[in-house]
Amino acid sequence: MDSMLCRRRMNIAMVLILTLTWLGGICGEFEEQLFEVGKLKMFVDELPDMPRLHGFHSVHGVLKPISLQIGMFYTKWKFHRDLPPTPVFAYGTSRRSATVPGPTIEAVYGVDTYVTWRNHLPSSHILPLDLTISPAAPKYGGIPTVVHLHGGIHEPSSDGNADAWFTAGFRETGPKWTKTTMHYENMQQPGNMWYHDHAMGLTRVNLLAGLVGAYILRHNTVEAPLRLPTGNEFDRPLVVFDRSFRKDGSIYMNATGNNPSIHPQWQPEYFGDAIIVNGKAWPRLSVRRRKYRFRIINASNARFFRFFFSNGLDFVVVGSDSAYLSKPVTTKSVLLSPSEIVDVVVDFSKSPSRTVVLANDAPYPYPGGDPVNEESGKVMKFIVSDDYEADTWTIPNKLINYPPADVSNAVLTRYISMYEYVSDSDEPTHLYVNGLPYDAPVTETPKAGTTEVWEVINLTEDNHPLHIHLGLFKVVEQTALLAAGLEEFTGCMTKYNDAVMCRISKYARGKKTAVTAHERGWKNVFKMMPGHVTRILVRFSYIHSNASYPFDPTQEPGYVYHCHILDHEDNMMMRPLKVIK
Ligand SMILES: *[C@@H]1O[C@H](CO)[C@@H](O)[C@H](O)[C@H]1NC(C)=O
Ligand SMILES: *[C@@H]1O[C@H](CO)[C@@H](O)[C@H](O)[C@H]1NC(C)=O
Ligand SMILES: *[C@@H]1O[C@H](CO)[C@@H](O)[C@H](O)[C@H]1NC(C)=O
Ligand SMILES: CC(=O)N[C@H]1CO[C@H](CO)[C@@H](O)[C@@H]1O
Ligand SMILES: [Cu+2]
Repeated sequence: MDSMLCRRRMNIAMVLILTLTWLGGICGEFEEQLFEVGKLKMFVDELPDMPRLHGFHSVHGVLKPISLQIGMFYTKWKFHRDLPPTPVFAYGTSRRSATVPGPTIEAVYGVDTYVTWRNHLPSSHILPLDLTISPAAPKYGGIPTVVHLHGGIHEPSSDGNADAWFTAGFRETGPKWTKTTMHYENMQQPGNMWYHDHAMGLTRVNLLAGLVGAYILRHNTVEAPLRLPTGNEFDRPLVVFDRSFRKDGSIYMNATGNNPSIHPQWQPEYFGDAIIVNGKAWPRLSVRRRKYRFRIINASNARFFRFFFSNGLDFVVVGSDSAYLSKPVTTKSVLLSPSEIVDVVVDFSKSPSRTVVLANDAPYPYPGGDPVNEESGKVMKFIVSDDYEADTWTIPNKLINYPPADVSNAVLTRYISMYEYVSDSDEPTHLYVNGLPYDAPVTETPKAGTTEVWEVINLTEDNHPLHIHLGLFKVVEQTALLAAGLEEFTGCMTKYNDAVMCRISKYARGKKTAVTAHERGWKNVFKMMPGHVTRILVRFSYIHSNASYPFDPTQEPGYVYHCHILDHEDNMMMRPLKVIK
């Protein structure tokens, strides 16, 4: 049975909600048609630089916004020289120019970006769906999409709320949809963001299909004096994710859930065998003997990466997520959870060898899972020129110092707990934050302009990257829950979800794990260690000034916070966040 047929049958099956046993049987044969990625030759494709789209133009020397039109198209993409073209969903200004990842959007401080995101997708998905996790369900068919600018500080109606989805031609829109053109103010600190789909219950499949792209916000006045590597050759986003393929080149996602009688398709974590950078599996880049800046975005659904260079070359970390650090941190390895961003300078003039492999040794799931193999342990290769040359870029001693913030600034403390629920066979069925599904009434209502302490209690066995929309946060400390009494505490929490009543202070007294130096700046995603309480300081205002937001953050539909393992987010590890006056 060929893949299209299997998939088509599967969609029909989903619609009819036929039993999974039957589905498993039908597609089982087909699952064996996996492409063995070990057969792909590594480092043969050149690393692409995605098309750059500027959200502004110069009128008599003054920068003015241009309204961008970016479509989502069904097209084919070559992930590797020797892999057949893969059907994908891709962002671009036209079907022909659409890429995976999508174009890099360039924005400048103080100049608004306007984007009309247009859905040109066909009526059925290229990946299996699961109707039991309540995905956005248009009455008239089509694929619901909505774009979130991750790390952006902007109005709620432009935040890409999961229920603000729309189908092709805006034929049908979700309950929280309000308008066609998104408005990003760009009044925040300079740094790295990324845009991606955020439709209810479909985020993992829409991203897997290719709907991701980088967004860079520059602020020349504060960045130029740093003299970091600049220009498209030396300053490049690297969008990293993992995918598996079938022999026909199509993206493989297991169509059988881990608890098929409960969720026909949903699995707690997607892992692919091939590591893709800027749309190519294990690409290569020829570099000059000088400094380069790489803005590395982890766009995996669930894979963590711990990057290091095969020849011991250093990373000089200058920023994490969407903000600069106060000073550079030199390190041999960086651990990125899904959707985290690390901004690094690599000085190839110090390379002791002609070629260097960017490698990964994070187990998956992280931290307790399987070790990486020959394939997932490699990311890309750099071929370093023999010629030494003068380098005009620097690594300054100081970067950008934002005013300090500490726990004494916080107006209140909230406890946020993460739960995973399992079936009789001990397989995860769904995950909740605070024991509540997404559609339960809002419980987190921070006041605009304030700072809060969030004590995040991870009561599961996995590391969950927590992402907060609008707010930026600093990680204060990570404290292990004492093993003695943990069962009692977990039992109490599962029943009442009340950390104070369950006497968190009695249990949160274990070993403290230091926050790594390059993760002490402002972040928008952080890894919540299992069995730990992570204290974060969340700021609901800009980090570089006390100015109030230039939009009304209290509008509908509000914001959200969630786990950024997309498979968890889709199965309810997300909660509303409503800012109040
Ligand atoms: C797909 O998932 C099912 C259920 O977890 C599992 O039994 C099966 O082996 C998986 N198939 C592949 C090819 O990994
Ligand atoms: C990317 O993010 C995923 C999901 O959060 C995580 O599992 C993976 O380790 C991260 N990879 C890298 C390279 O940071
Ligand atoms: C905001 O105001 C407080 C108190 O006046 C000051 O300490 C802090 O540095 C200011 N923060 C910023 C980001 O300017
Ligand atoms: C890996 C790990 O430490 N997991 C722990 C996470 O937290 C729960 C509840 O606190 C423990 O039961 C797990 O052992
Ligand atoms: Cu999670």
